[in-house]
Amino acid sequence: SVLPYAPSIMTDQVGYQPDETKTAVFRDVTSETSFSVVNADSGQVVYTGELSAPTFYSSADENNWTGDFSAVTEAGTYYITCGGLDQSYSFTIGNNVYDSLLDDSVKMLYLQRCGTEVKDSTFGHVACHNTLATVYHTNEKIDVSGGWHDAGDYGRYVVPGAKSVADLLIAYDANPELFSDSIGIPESGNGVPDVLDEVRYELEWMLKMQDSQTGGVHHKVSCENFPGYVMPETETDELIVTPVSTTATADFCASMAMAYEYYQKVDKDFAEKCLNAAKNAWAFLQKNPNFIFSNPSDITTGDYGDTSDIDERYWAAAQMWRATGEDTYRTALESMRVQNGMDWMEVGDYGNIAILTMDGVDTNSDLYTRAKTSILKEADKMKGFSQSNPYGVSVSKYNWGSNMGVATSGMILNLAYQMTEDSTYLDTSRSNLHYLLGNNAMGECFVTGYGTVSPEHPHHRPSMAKNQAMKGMLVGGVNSGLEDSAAKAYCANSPSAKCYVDHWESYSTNEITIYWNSPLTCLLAMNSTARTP
Ligand code: 9MR
Ligand code: ZN
Repeated sequence: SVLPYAPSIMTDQVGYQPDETKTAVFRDVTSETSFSVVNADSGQVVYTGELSAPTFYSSADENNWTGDFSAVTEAGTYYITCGGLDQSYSFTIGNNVYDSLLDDSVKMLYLQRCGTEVKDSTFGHVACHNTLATVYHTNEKIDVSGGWHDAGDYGRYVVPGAKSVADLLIAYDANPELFSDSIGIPESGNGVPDVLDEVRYELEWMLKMQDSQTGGVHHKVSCENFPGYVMPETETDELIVTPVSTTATADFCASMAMAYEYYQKVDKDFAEKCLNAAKNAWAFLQKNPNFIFSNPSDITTGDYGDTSDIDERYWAAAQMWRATGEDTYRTALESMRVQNGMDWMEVGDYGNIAILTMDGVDTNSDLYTRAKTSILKEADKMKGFSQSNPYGVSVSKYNWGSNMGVATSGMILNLAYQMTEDSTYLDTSRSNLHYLLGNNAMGECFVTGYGTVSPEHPHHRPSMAKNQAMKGMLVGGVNSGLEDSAAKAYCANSPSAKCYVDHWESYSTNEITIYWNSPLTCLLAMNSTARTP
């Protein structure tokens, strides 16, 4: 069946760290008032707790009870029972529960590499998309090989690429020791954490997307249309580079400024190259007002269009200020209103994070306080959303890629915790993670290859071509917009929180992208304790 089982007891299917708040959600309860946590190896009941009073969760059209089992802290594998209900799927409690998931969430990006041979027993392939690309409506051919395939398709787009880079560098910064040099990419063992090697692969491609004359950055490269469900090297149509946009240029500027900072210790020349590219992009932005992209009519691949580039410019100014300390950028930043957002369209909070986590920043400055106020206001809103449903997820509306919003909310909440030490923010950051890993109305772990029930038919061309889901990918998740034929067919009568279908054709609920994986990596990094041997 394409529909998942419908468990009556939902938990994070991967697991919990010992000392955190742990909550299971129940439905279909008849007369029970208590639940038990059972050690899966010994069969012993290790904890019995009381169910909460039921609440009606209208978005899922169900009555829910919750059960707190935070008291269970001993490492082990467990499941939960409640009267005659089917037991929950099993899950682990332990210090290292997320380590392999973290590694695979990064390894997936290696498997998305374009323009190079990829080595893998299932998803390996020869170099793809290596021909010169035509600059749209010109005779000019340029080399823009490299980077990661964006998603289930093989387009490469600067805007979402910059977001992924940012999430991953923030992830590394949040918990450097967690990132190993042995996840199994060609650069493993070179003395540099693999996440930095992997991000560099994308950055090197982004550098090729910058116009050397003007400093402007091309919005994207793809063929005219999406290919069939084939492996990447089979897509051999002409590659087209679309015109420069100011959203791509500003996002590029910001991520190159970040790269300058993070690659100083790894490769100083590369770091300098990134800063120069960022400066050239900035110069282009100063000369060119809002220069908004939308697909030319003959190109039907991903659009990543936008109506405003103010938030992108805000992020660029913040990263440039942080990278150089120069007043030009500070002045530019001060002249803009605070911006928000952490998706591909709205990126202002990346600017706020740059300011708030900047070394030696004056915490009494106006720039700092307004960024902090803004982040805390958002965190409070997200906490409010999470309190309005039993799953503790910070969603008010389920749209395309809702799981990305869940992950980035978790990031904002974690940041709020770091600034305030208010543990309710930390709990909510983690409840968003637990939603992604199984504690949701679908009873589904939304990362392929993890948990008991996870997507087996993601809209992802390599997985479709090999008839096997690549591991470590976060799918878009619940989307009540019903924006593809499978979602329309399977979810027409579903309440909003259950509009998800594990079907190859459901690109609006079951696709994967690099920029949905990257905030998952970051959320895991922010919420994990150090690796223990
Ligand atoms: O993630 C994008 C989502 O926010 C939009 O609503 C949707 C429709 O425009 O497009 C999504 O991005 C897709 C991109 O255009 C092409 N590659 C696959 C992306 C994920 O579905
Ligand atoms: Zn490719």
